[in-house]
This record gives sequence, C-alpha cells and structure tokens, in this order.
Amino acid sequence: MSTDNTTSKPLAANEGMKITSRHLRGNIAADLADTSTGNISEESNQLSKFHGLYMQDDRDLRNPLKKEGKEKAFAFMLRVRLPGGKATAKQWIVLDKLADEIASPSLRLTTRQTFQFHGVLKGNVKKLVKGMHQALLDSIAACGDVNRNVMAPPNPERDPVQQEVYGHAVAWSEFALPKTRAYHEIYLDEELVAGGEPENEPMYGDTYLPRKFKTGFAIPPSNDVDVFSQDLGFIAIAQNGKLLGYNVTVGGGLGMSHGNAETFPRLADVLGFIPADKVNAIGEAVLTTQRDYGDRTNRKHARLKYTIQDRGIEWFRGEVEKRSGITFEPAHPYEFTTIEDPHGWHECADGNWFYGLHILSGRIKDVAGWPMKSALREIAEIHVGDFRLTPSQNLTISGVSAAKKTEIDAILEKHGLSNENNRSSLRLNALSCVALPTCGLALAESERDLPSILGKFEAVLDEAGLREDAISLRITGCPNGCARPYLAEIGFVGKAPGKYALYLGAKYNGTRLNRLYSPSITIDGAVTELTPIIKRFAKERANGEGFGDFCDREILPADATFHSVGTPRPAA
Ligand code: SRM
Ligand code: SF4
Repeated sequence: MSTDNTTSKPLAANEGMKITSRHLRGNIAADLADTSTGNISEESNQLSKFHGLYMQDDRDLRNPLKKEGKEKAFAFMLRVRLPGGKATAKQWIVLDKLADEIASPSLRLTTRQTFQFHGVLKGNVKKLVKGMHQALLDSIAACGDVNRNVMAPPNPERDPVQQEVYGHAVAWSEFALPKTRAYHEIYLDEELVAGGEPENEPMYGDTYLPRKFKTGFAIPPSNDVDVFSQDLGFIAIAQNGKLLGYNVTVGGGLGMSHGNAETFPRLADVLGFIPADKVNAIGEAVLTTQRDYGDRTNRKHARLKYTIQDRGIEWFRGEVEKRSGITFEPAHPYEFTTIEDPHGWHECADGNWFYGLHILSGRIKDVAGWPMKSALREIAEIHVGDFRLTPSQNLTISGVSAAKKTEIDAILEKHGLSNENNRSSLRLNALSCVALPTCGLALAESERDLPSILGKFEAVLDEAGLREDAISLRITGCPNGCARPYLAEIGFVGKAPGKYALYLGAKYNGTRLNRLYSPSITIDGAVTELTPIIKRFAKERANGEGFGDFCDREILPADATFHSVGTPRPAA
C-alpha cells in the first residue's frame, strides 16, 4: 500500500487509481464498450469524472427495479466546461438538440455557470461528446481532482473591465487544463498516444490534485460568484474604468459531513493584491502548492481549505510568493454589496442590451403552461449574441440589438413567459441543488421541493410586508453544499427524507457564513419556527439591515463565534 511521504499514512484509494490510470485513461474505453451492463466499474467512474462524466442511477426506480430483479437504471450525468458561463446561440441549439435526442430532455444550469445533461445512457456517451465537440464544446475537467469550471461575472459586454476579467477567467481555465489526450482518445476516437512520446502533465503531475479545485472571479460591488467559497478567487480592483489588478483569495470551500467536526465550510482568506497580468502565474503557484501539500491520505480533508487551516495563511503566502517570484502588495479596498443577478433588460456600453431571465433551480424543460425549453430554442434561432449562465442558476441573453429585443420579448410573450422575473425577491434569489432523483449522495429532496417551500415562505413574507425584500434562501439535499447553503440567510441542508439542518445568519453579500440554528427540522417546522422571527424582523430591523444580520444579532446565541472574512475561523 502506498503511503504519504510526510505522515506515513496510507494514501486514499483514488491516488492509486490516478497513478495507474495512464493519465486518466484506465479502463474507461473498454467499460463503455461493454454492452452487458449499463454500469461501469467504480475505478472507471472515478476516472470518468475528470472527463466531466458521472455514473448515476435513477433513485426513484431503485426499489421497483430491485423488486423485479433488474439492474439499476444507470445513466451518466455530463457537465460541460464553460468558463464564465458563455455559450453562443449556435451552441445553445446544439445542446438543446442533444438533450432531446440522447439525454433526459431537460438541460440543467448549475451553480457554477454551466450545463448538465442527465440520463445519458452508456451507449450514447460518445455521441454526446462528439456532438458537443462539433459545436466547440467539451467537458474536460468539469469534474475530478483538477481546476473545475472557472466562474466569472456573466455580463462582460457591460463595460471594458468586465470584458477584461472575463478574458482572464477564460485564459486561466485554458492554462489549467490537464494536458492528457485521454478525453480525445476515449470519446472522440483520436489515435492513441501510446507508443509515441510519453505524456507529461507539467503542472498537475501524474496524480493531479488531492481533490477538486475551484476558481472564481468577482467584480465588486457584486459578489455573484460567492468568491469566498472558492479555493482560489480573484477580486477585480478597478479605478476610473481601468482594471488595475486583483486581490487574491485562497482557501474557501463549503463541503462538510453531518456530525463530523473535522469537516467544515470555510471562507477564503485574502492573500494580497497582484497586477492583472499575473493571474496565471499566481494561479499556478497556488495550485502546485496544494498539489504538493494537500492531504492525499483523507479525501474528507484534502481540499485547499484544510491545507491552509492546518499550515496557516502566512506559510501559504510565503510558499506562493517563492514559487511565483511575485510579492503580494497589501490588498486594495473593495466593497461587496450584493449577490443578486440583474433581471430584465439592461443597456450595455456598446449600445446593445442583455436580458436577465429567472429560471428556478436552473431547470430548463417544457411543462404544460411553462414551455421554457421551446421558448429558449426559438430565441436561440433568431439570436445573434450569446447566452450567459449565471452563478445563481439563471440565464442572461446578451448582445441583443434594439430590434432583436422586440423579437425576444414577443417570443417570451407568445409562450406566456414574459412575467418570469415578476416573482418575489425570495424566489428570484433562491438556489437549490439537483438532489433526487439523480444525485447519489442526496439524503433529502431539494430541487423538486423548492417550489412548495418557497410558496410557504412567500405566504409568511407577504403577511409581514416583505415580498420585495431580498432574502437569500438556499437548499441542498446533503451537507456537500452544492447550492452554497452556508452562505444563505436561510440555509436548509438535507439530513434525512423530510428533515433538514437549518442554518441562519449569513451576510447577504457572501462575506459571513451562517450558523446552525436547528440540527434537524421539517420544512413545516421551520416555517412555524421562522414566522415570528420574520415578523419581528419586519418590525424591529435597523435601517437597511438584512435578515441574516438581524438573525445574527438577535436570534443566534450571542456567545457563539462565527466566521466572516477577515476573522480567523474558530477551532472546531
Ligand atoms: Fe456539487 C458532488 C452537483 C456545485 C460541493 N455535486 C456533487 C455531485 C456530482 C454528486 C456526486 O459526487 O455523486 C452532484 C451531482 C448531482 C446531479 O445529479 O447532477 C453535484 N454541484 C452540483 C451542481 C450541479 C449543483 C446545482 O444544482 O447546480 C453544481 C455543479 C457545479 C459545476 O457546474 O461545476 C455543484 N458542489 C457545487 C458547489 C458550489 C460551487 O462550487 O460554487 C459546491 C460547494 C463548494 C465547494 O466545492 O466547497 C459543491 N459537490 C460538492 C461536494 C463536496 C466537496 C467537498 O469539499 O466536500 C461534493 C461531494 C464530493 O466531492 O465528494 C459534490
Ligand atoms: Fe447531491 Fe448533496 Fe450536491 Fe445536493 S448538495 S447535488 S444532494 S451532493
């Protein structure tokens, strides 16, 4: 058994898989070709993640199929790599068609600004990847122990600074891609590298990173990407319309396990300021430091946040400066005021427009009375600009001329979708993860129950006169944190069917985590519990005070320490 050099502890099983995988090839091709089962081996499943593919099964069908003595309903989820969430109208049409023809027909916009396909049968995987490839899209590194889809504010055409930041996000995404040709060989039938020059992963090395790694770019005053939840963050600092550089953040991450105090959500630390042309150099130094010092013996302790928590931010800064040859300047002042997506029509510096469209949980499908998928396909057919996916699972239709604006309005109107943005502020800001039936880790419902949960809270907010007040509510089916629930003013985290841990008191702008209010509560129990608190908030809040701040001040125990940006995390 291999062990970690410094601790002599055995390495996690995934480390062995990575090293023997011949740069992420393993047995995936043979497993995909095996028609005797819809499944693939556990090792191929772990390796496929690096290519953006997860083996799942429909959990609603588990029991009936078991009773019939049949195999589980296996199917892949595929996640597209889409830095900054940008897809052209032509790409939209291709993705829409692929979803109809060879996946579950819905498209899912994720909390990291990309698309997910669900329900892709094994025999259709190569067809899907090839179809995407023809539209210049891929799913490389969308999952796995590598730098994942890079997040950036979704409206770069708004002004030159946004444009430049988007460019840096794309450049860092490309720079940090694994170099292996495994994806092209397995799914696109590219000629095998074997026998030629041995491949090299100059930045990652043969075992890639100890765990997933996430990067986000934010432009104050908006913290739409929740920059403090990212392993690596870049906060743009601009003056008089010019980008000066970035404050760099490191060590954010949200995943935890119920009842395991060794795991916890953590907000990133600010390392300091760098000029704008140093993004890739600093990114590489951060990534390789984590590559070399991250814990490869325990995957629950392998994220960058634990490396920094254990070794200290001063040590980390020193290591990054040494590796990059760049000295951080003191961080520049910045202020985040919001996390909200801009909804409706907005005019840009270039005279074009963009339209922010609310899509609950990012689920794009056609249902009776709500043909969102068809409407967006029609828009894509006449649209000459882009689509941008937002960090809050919403959509932006961007680069729209005045003439096309009228056409788009007409399409939405025709399908009865012109009022999608006229919802309560609670609904417009709510996030939920996918959870059941596709997520193998879900302990409770999330996306499927969100509409009814929102309905219950909207009734309370209406009664308290708070319909227009932006309160963030996020729900996940387990403590992994995929909808970033620990940064919500009201956070529900699935524990068991119908039961959630309830967290309150995060700061609305994403700079303070919430705290546990109830370890296990039903949704109806939470509505009952929160109704008097919401009513008190309506009457007693200080001028401009958010619900999270009110709960933090009035409701949560005064002696409990909390973690916000700039304060050290208390010991577990
Ligand atoms: Fe996530 C695992 C869905 C954003 C933390 N996440 C999963 C898997 C793949 C389940 C699995 O491993 O079998 C989920 C697939 C569900 C499905 O059926 O589609 C899943 N995560 C999602 C998405 C689709 C949620 C959504 O509804 O939008 C998001 C896809 C993002 C993307 O496009 O790349 C998604 N996941 C996040 C985020 C939020 C973020 O990155 O901004 C987090 C918290 C931030 C963080 O990473 O700390 C997150 N997902 C996790 C974790 C816990 C990681 C940890 O450090 O503990 C897991 C489980 C794991 O890695 O072991 C996980
Ligand atoms: Fe699945 Fe848990 Fe992520 Fe929800 S938070 S998608 S239940 S892993």
